Amino acid sequence: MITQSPAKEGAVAAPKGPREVTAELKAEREKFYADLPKYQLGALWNVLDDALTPEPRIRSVPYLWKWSEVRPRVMRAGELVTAKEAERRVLYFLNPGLPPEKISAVGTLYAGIQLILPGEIARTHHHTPAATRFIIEGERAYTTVSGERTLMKKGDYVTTPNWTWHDHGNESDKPMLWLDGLDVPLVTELDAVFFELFVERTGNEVQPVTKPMEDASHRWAKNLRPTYQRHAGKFSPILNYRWDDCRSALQALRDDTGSPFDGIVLEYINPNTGGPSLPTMSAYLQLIRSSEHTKAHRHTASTVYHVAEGRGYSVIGGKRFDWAEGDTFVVPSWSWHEHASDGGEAVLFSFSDRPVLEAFDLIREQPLEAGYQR
Ligand code: 1HN
Repeated sequence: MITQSPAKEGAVAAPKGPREVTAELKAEREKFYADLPKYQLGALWNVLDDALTPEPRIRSVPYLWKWSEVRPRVMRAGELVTAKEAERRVLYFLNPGLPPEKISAVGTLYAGIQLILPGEIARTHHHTPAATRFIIEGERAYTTVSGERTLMKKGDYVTTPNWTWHDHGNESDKPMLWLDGLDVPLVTELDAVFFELFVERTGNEVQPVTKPMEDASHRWAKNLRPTYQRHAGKFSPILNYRWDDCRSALQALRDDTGSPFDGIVLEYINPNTGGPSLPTMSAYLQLIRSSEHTKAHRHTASTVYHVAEGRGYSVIGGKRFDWAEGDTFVVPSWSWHEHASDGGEAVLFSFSDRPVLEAFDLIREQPLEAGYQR
């Protein structure tokens, strides 16, 4: 029997003092809980500990994909499936800590390796997830974004903002491979995925090229702006951040102290805001100098790293991952990480969901007091 029985239905008085949980009350509660799902209701006090954890409970784990294992499989995919059949021929990275239906390399970030063979095209489409591309191999294949075509070279960083029409093609005689990075898991979680083929809208498989080559670079990437024009998008107007420019900027700053956690690190910025190149993802190029070993820290941004040059290792969550050119590895949110070169110097490309965490005041960072893990 519940002792404080309500005087009438709907008016319940708070019990005075601690209440005794009798076997009878327990049974009443069980009955009550068992009935709630029928009404699509849940009792918060039974799940609160799971919902509000003292620190993030992260399912993504640190992981490294070796280029020597990935490349042959991507090339094999090129023998088995055409770019036309696949729409986009990509092998994507699956974080081993996540269920396979989550197409996530880490946290909110998708990553994969795309292959375009000589003579192939990947027809025009657009979608609300945004894309970053870092060119790994090949030369002179193109991407067209919003009517502007850019010929891509190894080391270039190319952006494809949310809902911009884009397609790729390879008119060279060599395969073209690049790292795709998208915010697909984030946009999916936000229930905001839209996708459309250009052919459905216009009857044409491929969008027309309407702008001159390097138009965006001349217009927005030279510390100048046409006074009669403003760039309206929330993303960087620069389509292709060239490897030679970015690599030589790193080189020029090599004698700086740099960041204790990242060495010499440069962000690819939106020249209109000084902020990230895309509103949901920031991208970086960093130099780990010869014999440099950065200090460990952690932050709530998740990061995908790609080794652009050299070799070395990172200690992530207490575990050592040795890397070499072409490898891709991930650092989940709130995981301690530090980087070291191995003999010579190394260059890492990376992209992260930091802008999202910054926008909502969710970014936290912490240095490891001991400096290094282990
Ligand atoms: C996409 O549209 C591309 O356009 C690459 O090259 C990878 C992964 C998920 C969803 C869309 C591309 C993608 C993608």
